[in-house]
Amino acid sequence: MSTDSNNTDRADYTVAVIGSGFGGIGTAIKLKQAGINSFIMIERAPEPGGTWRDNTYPGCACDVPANAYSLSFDPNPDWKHKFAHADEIQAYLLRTVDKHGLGEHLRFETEVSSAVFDDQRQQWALHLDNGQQITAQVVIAAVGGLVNPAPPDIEGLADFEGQLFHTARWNHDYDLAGKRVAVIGTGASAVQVVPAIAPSVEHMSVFQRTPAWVVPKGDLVVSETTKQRFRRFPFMQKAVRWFTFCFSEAMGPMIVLDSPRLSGIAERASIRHLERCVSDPVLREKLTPHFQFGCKRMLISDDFWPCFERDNVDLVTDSITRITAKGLVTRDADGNELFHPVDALLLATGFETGLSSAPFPITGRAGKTLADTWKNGAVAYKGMAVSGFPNWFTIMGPNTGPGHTSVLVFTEAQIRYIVQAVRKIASGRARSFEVKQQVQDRYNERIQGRMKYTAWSSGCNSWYLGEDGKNRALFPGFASEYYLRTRRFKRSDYTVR
Ligand code: N01
Repeated sequence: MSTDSNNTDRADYTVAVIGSGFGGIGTAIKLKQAGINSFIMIERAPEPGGTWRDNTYPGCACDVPANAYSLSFDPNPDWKHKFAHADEIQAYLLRTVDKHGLGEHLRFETEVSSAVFDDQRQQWALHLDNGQQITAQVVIAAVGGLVNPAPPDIEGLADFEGQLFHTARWNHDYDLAGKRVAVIGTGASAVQVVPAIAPSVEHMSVFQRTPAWVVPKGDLVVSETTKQRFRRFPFMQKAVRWFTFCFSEAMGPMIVLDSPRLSGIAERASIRHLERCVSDPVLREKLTPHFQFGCKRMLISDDFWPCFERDNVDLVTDSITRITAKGLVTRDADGNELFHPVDALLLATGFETGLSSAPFPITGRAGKTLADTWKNGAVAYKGMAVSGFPNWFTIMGPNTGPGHTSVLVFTEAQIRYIVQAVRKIASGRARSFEVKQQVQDRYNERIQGRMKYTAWSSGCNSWYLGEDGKNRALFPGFASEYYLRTRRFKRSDYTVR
């Protein structure tokens, strides 16, 4: 275990980073660049990558252009597609880990089972699943927001005797070719996996509960000439990234604001896309959403809707009443039941949310637990710091998701902010920072106050909303606003010890 020379006496590390997806890797690079080498990265899987290690389903790709969905401080001129495929992104992350020498900091197949703040020493003790304990002055939880699959709450799911798996836990040993397949869900994962497997399966039934707005993707294979230009003139790739960001910000109000006039523009574009993709009016009607554009996550695909005109693909809109050993049972509006026999049942039903930023017991100052603090919903200052939990920072915490642009704009803003705090601690200018309760409360009152003006509050059901109907997932504004609000770590917002 290493310790920075100007670090305080007792902690094993200045920083413990939990997780090694985009957030953890980006944080580690920036810590190194700031001269902070006393850090450990704890990763429960055998490999870094987070989302892009776990999601390997056929067709998996990012629906944000690759030039914007990559680290600004580690551009990749070699993206093969405008929208990078999951394996390309994972390869990029593995290369980034090597390039920045993060391997020596990474401890794989190690899970944090609990974290306790030591008031006296102003440092954290992390208990690991292998029985060890490490201490760190600062903990940066980069555990991701959409990690653990959420199976649907449908009677009989456990009784199914065929192949059953979630998109985020794809079973590559099972060959879907020639099989009767059911897919539950029509969200961002489903729109990618359904067209990818449709040509090989014998038959596929896609069970749709709520039709979603889909817009054209316009993917491209990046030419060798473009890659060479990006290599020779990196400013060109920066310019493309900047343009992509500005474009998404300009589109933001159409997606984020509760303005039927603005969302109507996007809705009409999506309907035109539907008309181009599907010729059958009955099918089109079943696929037409009836909520305001932007309320649920916008989907981006050219090949999802056309899939339903294939002979071997059915769209099922009747609700699933139960699952049996051999298939699914649906009931139509007249109460008639229909049995759908299948060999494989694929769950594209999304992820657990809520306390996902705190996936193990976390005890802060004076015995306060994060589970208790967040029992009515996760709340943090700028999504990163929680009162009662000094020196605990979260990447992609509450209200830091975007509805319209690359999540990495938010991730990088958080990294920059948190590293400022870590530098002060590593240099001995402070032992700990704890955000003041009133600062955190004021911030969140403003955030929640603005939610009523967003499309997310316009009346649909989505994973953005908690059980109490509050949106603690997304940031109700421009990404540039978040970026500017987090550019400076203000000591006065914190109790400094
Ligand atoms: O999950 P989802 P996802 N019976 O929650 C349906 C990110 N992501 O894995 O709409 C029947 O969006 C549910 O129906 P309904 C992205 O942030 C990013 O697709 O609730 N259906 C819905 O259709 C995204 O938002 C990329 O009525 C049931 C679907 O399952 C997040 O991950 C790619 C059901 C779940 O959709 C999650 O996306 C993929 C039930 N009991 C994902 N329960 C990028 O490209 C659920 N459903 C960056």
